Amino acid sequence: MTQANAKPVGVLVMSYGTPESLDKVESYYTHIRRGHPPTPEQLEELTGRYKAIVGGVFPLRENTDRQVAALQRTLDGMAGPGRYVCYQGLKHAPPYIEDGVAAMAADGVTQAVGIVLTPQYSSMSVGGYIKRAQEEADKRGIAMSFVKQYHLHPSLIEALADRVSRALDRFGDRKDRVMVLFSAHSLPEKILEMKDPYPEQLLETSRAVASAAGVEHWQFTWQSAGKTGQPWLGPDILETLDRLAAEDVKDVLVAPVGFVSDHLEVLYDIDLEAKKHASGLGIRLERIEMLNDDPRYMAALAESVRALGEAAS
Ligand code: FEC
Repeated sequence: MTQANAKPVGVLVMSYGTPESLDKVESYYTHIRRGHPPTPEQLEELTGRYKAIVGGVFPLRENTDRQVAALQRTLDGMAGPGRYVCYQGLKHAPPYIEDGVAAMAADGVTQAVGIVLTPQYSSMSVGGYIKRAQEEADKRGIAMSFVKQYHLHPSLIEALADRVSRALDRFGDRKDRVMVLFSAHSLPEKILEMKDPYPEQLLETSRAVASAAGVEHWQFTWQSAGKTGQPWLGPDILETLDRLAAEDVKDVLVAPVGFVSDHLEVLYDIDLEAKKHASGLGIRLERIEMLNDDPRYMAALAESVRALGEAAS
């Protein structure tokens, strides 16, 4: 089939979302909490974290815009201009996932692929994005398929391994003693009963990156657990640092492989909170650069989209 005459395939690029400005933090937080507004103390605490991060108040918004534009360029380069058209759909902020699907429908898209910018699947994260997109697509008569995970895509592993190698060089002749800590957002422990693939996929990504970068000393740890009454997956990065200090580890490199962008959970939870904790324990803590719009990450996304897009058309 020649692709020149084929109808464009819509690509719904889904990401977490961030408030548009400080006065939108409350509505954003309320959305995350499924309609339950935060207490004034919870709101103040979260607003304080946004004010504290370096690199702009809400870097995630600009980064997501850049990632979507870079994916569009990559798809144009691979499949020819106009074959795929990207739309943005966010989980907790406008344009919401439903808005992205509505925009595709308004443009006459009848066939689409959905992809979430985070590479590992969990029913509580990626599964939730897909459910909302699928429901809206069904209402609007769009045939949609979804990339569920791409956590072992060779280009993704290469991009991450390259970042780990470059960051290790910052430790100079102490490089071989560095403990590499792969990390990701914790989730409530109940996902284990559901046999959710998230923990295993994160370990698979970590193992592949460690192997590609020739790293021998590495561990996986969780971060950014919610402050709810229920237990979350651990150990948390701060506990891991305590244990490493007790084992006399002095150099740590954090590789947050469950995240793909500079945002609050990296710029605050790792760069400010974990770094300060490590410093109090006499540990030097560095972090790898985030993927943002890295061309190899974009290639992993584009190839995953095309594998479904070409099969469907
Ligand atoms: O920079 C930004 O503005 C947004 C950064 C951000 C990212 C992110 C990614 C993930 N989250 C995941 C799960 C949960 C669960 C809850 C939860 C709560 C929050 C809160 C903020 C927040 N998350 Fe997030 N997350 C980001 C930000 N997240 C802010 C609310 C305050 C707090 O707890 O810190 C708990 C919800 C509840 O109360 O029921 C669960 C997962 C990811 C990674 C996958 C993805 O990107 O979708 C999983 C980025």
